[in-house]
Amino acid sequence: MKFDQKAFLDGVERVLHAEYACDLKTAGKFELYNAVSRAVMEEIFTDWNNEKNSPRRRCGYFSAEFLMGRAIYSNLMNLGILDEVGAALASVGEDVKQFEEVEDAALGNGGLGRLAACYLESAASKDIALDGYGIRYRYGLFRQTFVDGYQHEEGDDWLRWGDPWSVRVDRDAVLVRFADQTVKAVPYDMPVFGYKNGVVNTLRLWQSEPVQAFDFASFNEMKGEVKATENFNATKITDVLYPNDNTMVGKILRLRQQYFMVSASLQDIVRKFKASGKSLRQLPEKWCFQLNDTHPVIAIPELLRILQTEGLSFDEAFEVCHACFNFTNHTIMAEALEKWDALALSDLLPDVYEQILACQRRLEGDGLDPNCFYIVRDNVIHMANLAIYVASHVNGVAEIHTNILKTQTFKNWYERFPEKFVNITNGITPRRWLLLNNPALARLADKKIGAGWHTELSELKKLTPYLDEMLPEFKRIRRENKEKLAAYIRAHEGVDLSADFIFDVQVKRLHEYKRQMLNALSVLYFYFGIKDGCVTDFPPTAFLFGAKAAPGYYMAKAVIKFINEIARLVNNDPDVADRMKVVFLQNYNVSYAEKIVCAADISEQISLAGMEASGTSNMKFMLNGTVTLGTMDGANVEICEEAGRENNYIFGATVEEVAAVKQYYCPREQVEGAPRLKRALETLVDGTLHDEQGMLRKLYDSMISGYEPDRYLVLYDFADYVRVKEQLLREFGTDAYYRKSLVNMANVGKFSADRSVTEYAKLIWKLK
Ligand code: 26Q
Repeated sequence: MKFDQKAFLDGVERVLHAEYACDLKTAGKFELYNAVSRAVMEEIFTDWNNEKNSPRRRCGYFSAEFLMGRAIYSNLMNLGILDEVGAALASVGEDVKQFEEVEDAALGNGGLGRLAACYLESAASKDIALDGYGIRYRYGLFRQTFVDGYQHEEGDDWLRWGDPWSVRVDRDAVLVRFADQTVKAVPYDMPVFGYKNGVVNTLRLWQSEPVQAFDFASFNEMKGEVKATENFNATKITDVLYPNDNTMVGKILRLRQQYFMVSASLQDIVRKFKASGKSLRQLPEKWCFQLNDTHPVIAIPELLRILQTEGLSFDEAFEVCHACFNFTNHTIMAEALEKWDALALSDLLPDVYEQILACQRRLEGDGLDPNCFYIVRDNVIHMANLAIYVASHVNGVAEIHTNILKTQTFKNWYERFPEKFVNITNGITPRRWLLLNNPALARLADKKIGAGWHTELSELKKLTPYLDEMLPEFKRIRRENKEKLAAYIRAHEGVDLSADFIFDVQVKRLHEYKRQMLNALSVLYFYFGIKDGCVTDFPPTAFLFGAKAAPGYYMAKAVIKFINEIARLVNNDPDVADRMKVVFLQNYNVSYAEKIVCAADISEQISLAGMEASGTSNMKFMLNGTVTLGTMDGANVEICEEAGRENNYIFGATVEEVAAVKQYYCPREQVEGAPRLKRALETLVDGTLHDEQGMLRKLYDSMISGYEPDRYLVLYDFADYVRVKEQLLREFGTDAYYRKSLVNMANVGKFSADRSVTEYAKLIWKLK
């Protein structure tokens, strides 16, 4: 975008006058943020409108989550005016950095939602016609604080800062009908800017509202209360994001959300398509849809329903759906694969249920073994099976994950429909995750090899001949980033950290399979080693954790309490003050992640092999030149293929070993011959740590007794983990260590979301 400082400031001033009755001299942060954003929105109208009206074929990315983070800096960067806007604001005595206080749009839980956000950015940057469709939650993912070491949740009022990057499109509102209520769906469109290429795609988020606003006539007839309740129920649908990650909760409101979003999106798309005068049989010529996990899969029977009301036969409608829909799976865990009670669904959406039954009947007509192939069975609807049966393509999100889908999770389906299954390894956008968050390192790369890597990440490979000469500068940049993070942590967590310490980082959702427990136990193991005097040369290390636990996930919350108690023990012990610190960062989110991934010395990716479909934070650390301490799981496997296993720190049971070990596993045996591990584990119950609510005792029980103790083999992998971790801590600071770090950065190309969306566009969407 071309930029004229005077015109820009005039634009800002106009918005200030019209919207806030103030000017540049009197505007506060809120007004300035909104006016700057709106002034930009005014400029991009034409490009956006061109794309919206473009005749080319498009893909709709249907997702219950879009974890967009903070929009302003990444938007200005992609428009190529970040520095210019900074200078313009400076010329009137304002600092562009003040917008760092603006709340993230946290309309997602974790990996799956952030992936959707990266894909939108990359698609726009690659000029791929991809639009997002989702829900405009009034409250995003909860804000997390700790009180006495326990997680507390507060509502996330992200609209407090206004929403200047969205426009409400009342003229596109549609009605969504449930058996017991009809609500209005109003779209809010957010522009998605390609990186310096003039492309503007759209993220369309739907908000639920009452069909009629408050009705005074009925209020006067004393029916006001009834109306008010109806209004309340209508807005409730999009009130709040369900804070679960990788666990399913069968809440009917969640089903309402899912149907609301896909019904509104499909009605909108069908209405516009019909306006073009074509037959709906030709819908696939204009549209295809990517279903982001099972959450939007109810789109399939909804489109079947709509097409039949428009005069297509079931078979014709089925063909259209088959041609339009594709399905991505993000997890193999049974508890995350969505299933709905058939009675509940048929009560809420009888016509949609009919279509699901029709699919089940069609499947039965195929003459397959009903024990292996079913959509509805024992009054349960299996959304993943519905998606696989109808969709043209089903994809996993890393090689190992797709192989597990083919050989285990969906084995039967793969054998019957092998042509449907493909792998598309996840990726991240290098704009937000290097250019924006680590400008010093980005500039160093630019200096060596030019700026081509901004849009073709594999060009970072060209750094290879320069790695040695880059070392001093790389070390200096890492140190500066660590100092900045330490200052932020001092201000926000009240803990003093020295940038001389190794920053060992594990940030991701809290889940037992991700094994924050393994990391926590190793911290205690080292701590007692130092206290006993059996460890004398422990390098100063800060163990940093960041994670939100689903509010209803007891064991995850217990792990948070455990780590916070370890932090209290360690940080208050003068004997180890110069050796270790432990910090659980509060309210880990996208903006925090941007500060963290450029300042980490160690990236902990330690899930039990076979459990983490891909992981994407592993890629963010790699892009910023951080070595992985991890298992052979998810995309870690491909990270090792790209950067060399010898340049990372790999430990633990492989998928094959996990299967074998689980046959006879006894966690007690793991502890018996390992006194230091035993001592670490027993802090859960021996009074070393505060356990006011008995949470830690339950955590202990889950590791050692009860049903399927230590389900994720923490104790089994412990010895190997500590062995490799000690080796890494010893190597830290050497040129060999920094070289490995840079080799990772140079070989990160594959993990660009640009590569991922290009593969989707070619193999699945058949765009361009
Ligand atoms: C389902 C039903 C009801 C309520 C909530 C849910 C639900 C919500 C979110 C189930 C799962 C999720 C999120 C899953 C997720 O984030 N998976 C991650 O996806 C990433 C992107 O592909 C992968 O990198 C991670 O490995 C995977 O865990």
